[in-house]
Amino acid sequence: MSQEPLSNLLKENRRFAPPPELAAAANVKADVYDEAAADRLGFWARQAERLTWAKPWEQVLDWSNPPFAKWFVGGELNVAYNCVDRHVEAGLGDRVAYHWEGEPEGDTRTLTYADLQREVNKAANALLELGVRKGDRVAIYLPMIPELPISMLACARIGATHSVVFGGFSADALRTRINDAQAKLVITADGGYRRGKPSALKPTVDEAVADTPSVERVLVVRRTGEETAQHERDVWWHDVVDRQSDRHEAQPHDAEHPLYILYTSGTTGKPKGILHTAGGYLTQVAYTHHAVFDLKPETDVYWCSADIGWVTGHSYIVYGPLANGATSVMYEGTPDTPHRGRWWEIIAKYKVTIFYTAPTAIRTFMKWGDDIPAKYDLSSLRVIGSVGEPINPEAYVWYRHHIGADRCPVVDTWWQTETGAIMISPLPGVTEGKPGAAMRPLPGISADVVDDTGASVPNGGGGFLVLKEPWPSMLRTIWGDDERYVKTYWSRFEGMYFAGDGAKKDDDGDIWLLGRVDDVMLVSGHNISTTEVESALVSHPKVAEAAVTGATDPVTGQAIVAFVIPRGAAEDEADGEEFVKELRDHVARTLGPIAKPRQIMVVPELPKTRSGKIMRRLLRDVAENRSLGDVTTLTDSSVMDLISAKLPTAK
Ligand code: 6R9
Repeated sequence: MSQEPLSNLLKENRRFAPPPELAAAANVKADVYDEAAADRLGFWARQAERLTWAKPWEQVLDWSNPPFAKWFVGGELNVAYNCVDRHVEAGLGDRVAYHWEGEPEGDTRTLTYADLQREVNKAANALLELGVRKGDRVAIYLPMIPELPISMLACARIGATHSVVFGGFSADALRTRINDAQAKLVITADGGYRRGKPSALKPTVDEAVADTPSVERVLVVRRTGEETAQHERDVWWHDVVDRQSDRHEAQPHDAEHPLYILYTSGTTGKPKGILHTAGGYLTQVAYTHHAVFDLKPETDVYWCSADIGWVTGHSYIVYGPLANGATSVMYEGTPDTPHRGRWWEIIAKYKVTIFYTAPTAIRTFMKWGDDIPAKYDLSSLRVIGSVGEPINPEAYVWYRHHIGADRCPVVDTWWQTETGAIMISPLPGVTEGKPGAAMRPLPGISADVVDDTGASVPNGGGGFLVLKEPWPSMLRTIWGDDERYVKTYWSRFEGMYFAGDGAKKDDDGDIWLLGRVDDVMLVSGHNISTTEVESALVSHPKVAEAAVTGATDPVTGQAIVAFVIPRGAAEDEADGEEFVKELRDHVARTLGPIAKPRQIMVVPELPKTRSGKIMRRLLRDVAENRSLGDVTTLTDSSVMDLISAKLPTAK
């Protein structure tokens, strides 16, 4: 079998240096890499000083019982105090914490840090009145409204552990997560707005809690005003929270106190409750938000378009930005409501300077057409980021040009729910960016690419991404299942964290992510990454999005099957055989004949999770003409019908 990554065939020579003024004034300069390498724990200890500790730690890291880490041992702090109160005490109470933009136009709310302090205190007092105590779990199932970060911070304040569940998840998914965490309280809303309409949430909660013995109360925010069933356990937010005192004395909690559980679905097995704890997590999200986005809290307006139900929202809408005293935008709805320029309108309206989104969104905007962002004034932007999937070089270049005006550095940030914070990323004032590369581990992080045996691959080689040293915001375990924690992450390679992603090092030693290793295809003995074939397809001017999967093939073992969405103007001609041939030839030219897809299907949509990741597993089911596996985490399960209808082979 060939060990040589096909990737070497894909040459990407474009380079983008940081703008000189940004580099000169950057929060983090090139010397930090050496500084952190010389004394890693000392480096993280200095980053922890960004926070206000009620009691100093005695030891930076206790790694005496690997892979169970303790950071900032003996230290005590209150996460909500760090995110809110201390800014008010520093005289910044009037600074805006959130410019909240509801989906219905004109429905906005501004929360200063002083407002946020009052709201969090009231919510904390309400949780106490409802019987929630330190150590209890609270499930939060809310749309993107201010009560969502307020609820998270109220939990953090009193030491309750929150478990936020995506507003798009089903009653089944919600029930499983509530039961796994044994949540005492559920916080929800009657509904939220999506695609111009109220979308109910409360009926899903009612269905879920019919079978969750641990739940004592359901706290309900009135958002849409639509009628909902009332049960004895239900209480309205406006009845209970509004009448509380807006004062609450925050108590310090241990650095290792459980801050939150967030479930990741994975492809198989029951969802894993990823556990994050207070001190190390807040240290790394605050540092990375400062370093990767070059945040200047006095002048920047920052917007991360993720949903808070995803880890990106936890770390980079709530905890990182608030710990740094940032001013953020928070948007409730979808990018095309009421029109496809909504996001750019929001950037122009609030003069957003730092924008953080996902490749799936970028590719969608490419498909909708360049003329849409061109209508808006995006000149306030200075740093733009990407997260969630490998960003294809073409999407990177489009993003840099059409959104970043060829001026803004693009930071492609690799990390996971499990890592808690960004791990591999360019630094906007330091790194000469390469389209498609996440580049280097951040200061204080040791990541590497290893082969089958765990040996580090030389530059130019490919293999598995691993993390070789513990990091402050690492998951501490899988909730209630230490054994699964060890087995899933720490058993593939001795003494290393296995991320589950394929990666390569280029000739400069920079890291390129190649997608989940489960998705790697084996064609005639060659390992071929889905990401590279997808990037080759997207580099064709008529392709907006592509997803690739390996289907069993009698001759080659696996064969490449591609699903493509044509770009704007190309849609009409896209059905013809000619188009498909053109694309197959294009892939053969860019990557080599071995990577030429056996089949290319032109489809209107791709199946994605709510966090925007393509579900290749489902496409494999289609390509192999099997009935579909679990579709419950799909944004829109009718997409699979649309795709199946297009296929000659699938029923
Ligand atoms: C933050 C988040 C984690 C998986 C991860 C990888 C993929 C995320 C990426 C990326 C390439 C990037 N991923 N960022 N792949 N380049 N910049 O997405 O967390 O939902 O847990 O997903 O996402 O495959 O392993 P999570």
